[in-house]
Amino acid sequence: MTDTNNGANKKQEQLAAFRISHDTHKLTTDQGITVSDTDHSLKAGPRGPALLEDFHLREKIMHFDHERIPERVVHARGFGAHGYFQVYEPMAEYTKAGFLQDPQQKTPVFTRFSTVVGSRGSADTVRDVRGFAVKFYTDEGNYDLVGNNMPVFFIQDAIKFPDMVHAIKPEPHNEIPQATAAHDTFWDFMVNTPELAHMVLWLMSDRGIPRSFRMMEGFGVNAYRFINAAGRARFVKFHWKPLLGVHSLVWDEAQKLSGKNPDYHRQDLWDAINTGSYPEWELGVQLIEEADEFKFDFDILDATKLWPEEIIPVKRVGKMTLNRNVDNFFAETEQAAFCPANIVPGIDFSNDPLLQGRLFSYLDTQLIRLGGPNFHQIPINRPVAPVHNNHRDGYHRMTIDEGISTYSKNTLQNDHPLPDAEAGYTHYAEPVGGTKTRQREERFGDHFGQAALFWNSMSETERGHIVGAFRFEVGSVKDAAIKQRVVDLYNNVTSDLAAQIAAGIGAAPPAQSNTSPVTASSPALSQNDTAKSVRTRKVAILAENGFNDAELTQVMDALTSAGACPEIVSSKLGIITGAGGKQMNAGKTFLTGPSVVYDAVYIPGGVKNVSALAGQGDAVHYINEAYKHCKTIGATGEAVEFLGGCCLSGVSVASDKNTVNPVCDFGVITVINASQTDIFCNEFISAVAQHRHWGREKHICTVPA
Ligand code: HDD
Repeated sequence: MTDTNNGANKKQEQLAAFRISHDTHKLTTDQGITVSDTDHSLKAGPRGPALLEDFHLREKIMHFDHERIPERVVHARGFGAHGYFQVYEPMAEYTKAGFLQDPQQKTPVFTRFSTVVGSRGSADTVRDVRGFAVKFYTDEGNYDLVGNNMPVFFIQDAIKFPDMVHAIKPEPHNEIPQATAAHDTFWDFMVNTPELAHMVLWLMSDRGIPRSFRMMEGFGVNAYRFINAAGRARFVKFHWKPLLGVHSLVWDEAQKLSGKNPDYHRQDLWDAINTGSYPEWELGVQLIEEADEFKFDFDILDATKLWPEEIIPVKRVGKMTLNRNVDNFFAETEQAAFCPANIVPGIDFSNDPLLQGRLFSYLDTQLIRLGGPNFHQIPINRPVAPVHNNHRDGYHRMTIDEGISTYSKNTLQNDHPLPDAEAGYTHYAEPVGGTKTRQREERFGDHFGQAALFWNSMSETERGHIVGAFRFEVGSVKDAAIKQRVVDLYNNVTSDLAAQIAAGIGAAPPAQSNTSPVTASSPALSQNDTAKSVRTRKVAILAENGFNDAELTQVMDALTSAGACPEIVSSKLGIITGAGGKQMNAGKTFLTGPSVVYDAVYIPGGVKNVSALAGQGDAVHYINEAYKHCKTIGATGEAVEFLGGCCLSGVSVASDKNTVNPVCDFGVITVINASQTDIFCNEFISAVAQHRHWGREKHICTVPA
């Protein structure tokens, strides 16, 4: 048994050796010479000229000039955190991977989430696939599970990846638009490459605009193999299931967030970890016996297909906890180099043609991004397992490798370092054969069946969001023929969807109605029945001077003890005073704490408070915006009447002064009678936990039929 903490700390101890604090030190040059003045260059007289011998000036500017490295060609914008992984029970029956055997062992991990398309400075909440890359620093070497938040991929063969990325990135002539698929080249590529149909449906779904990295599923996407000690292999797909459930923003909110807080997702993760609300995901595996490789009506090696969970159940085998933010973004997150080819004994590849291309690409890209072959020696990339080989030299070699032999076999060092035929990694001895060809397997040919499965599995609300997304994205395309072809392509999935897209983008409805032969649905694909929790939900409390002391305090305390994060938002920053003299700190204003950064809004009573809020357009807009985004809204006492005056369409806000029990309508919770505040708190908290109240959308009518 490994000591519980040691396992998790191994990586931190290694990183600690490289950490350097500058807090209490004198300023020096890179050569360690103490600097006397860093504000004035050395000049011949106060008006110059500047002197070339000023080594501090030259070094300072030289270093600055070279501070940028190429951003990742995809997944450039990302955010990472440290944590650990623990398996629930030994997995020896399926795999000999050491880190999947001992429930006591904590394996250190570094996880980086990302968007795909946008450049490094782009916004977090764009509609995009999210990367979900985990580096396990196992005792047997680094294992990287480089996945996404969607279980399928755009294309089937890695050779199409440069085409796909060129098409979705900003257009080459003017570099417009940034971080979005909503432009001609992407949809042109799409209609010419029907294998994208399934993944694009995922992208248009709510999965494309997650509420938080902490509320996303992760998927390894490609098929891998588990190999046990006896050499028996099974196909495996990996899943990450977030304990907070899978939740999304609404599109209007996501767009506004891109401006109001482009760092929304990274801030959310950073804050959650800093406040001790460590995000957790369970690792799930789907297993298929080698003998069953051809048993399914899809090819299990096709990355545009998922393995339906209802047919191949997900076994939850362990848990990842992220519990430590980085000390330095560049040194850790930016320099992290993931690679699906980093695997450990007990895990192997499949012949998935997308995966095979990836195995080359990730190693290769680091050469340009990190400037040479020694990037594995950068602290964040170093394994905790010892490294001994004959690699030497190259840019920025960090280790001082002793000895005179740098080759194998040798006699001068007793033939060390020595391969180990027993413990060393052995590739699964899969029999292969075939004629060289550029063909694609015939069973990869069905591009629409699983797209229909996905559509069938969506709730009415989710379908509405998908249609709205298509109307935005394809509606942004200038070329009318491409728009029409999108409609015609999706008619292969279902005319229901195709007709609704057409109606919003000025295209003709499909010429012929089509119903997919796939009538099955997979409830696991919908976010409808996901886990729901109030924990870490951000609640804005709108208040001005004269608030009802008891109501505000009681609601705030109840939210805090339920694990939510209430914050007072007011017209000005600083202390506000309640009708009974209670002083509270308004940490945000309507400007600095807009409704889009919160999950819910609460307004306490108090005559003066309510009349001050009612007199401010900003406060009324705040409530209406939160309402439009289907967020829980609560009011107590006099604030109920104010809420009634905000004209929230479709909701009856109780204004009857005799109303005793809380009224709950589409997530709008009100109680006038102060003695019922405790019941209000329960209702409000369970409504916040629901995430959103989609029933409202019928009244807000974002997607006209
Ligand atoms: Fe990739 C980065 C995920 C297909 C080539 N990819 C990258 C990252 C993630 C993924 C999460 C960011 C890692 C990080 O945080 O640093 N990629 C995927 C998934 C795929 C996929 C789930 C399909 C199953 N990728 C894919 C293909 C190719 C690449 C087919 C090339 C043939 N991906 C790359 C890359 C990147 C990368 C160019 C850019 C930066 C990097 O690798 O380190 O090599």
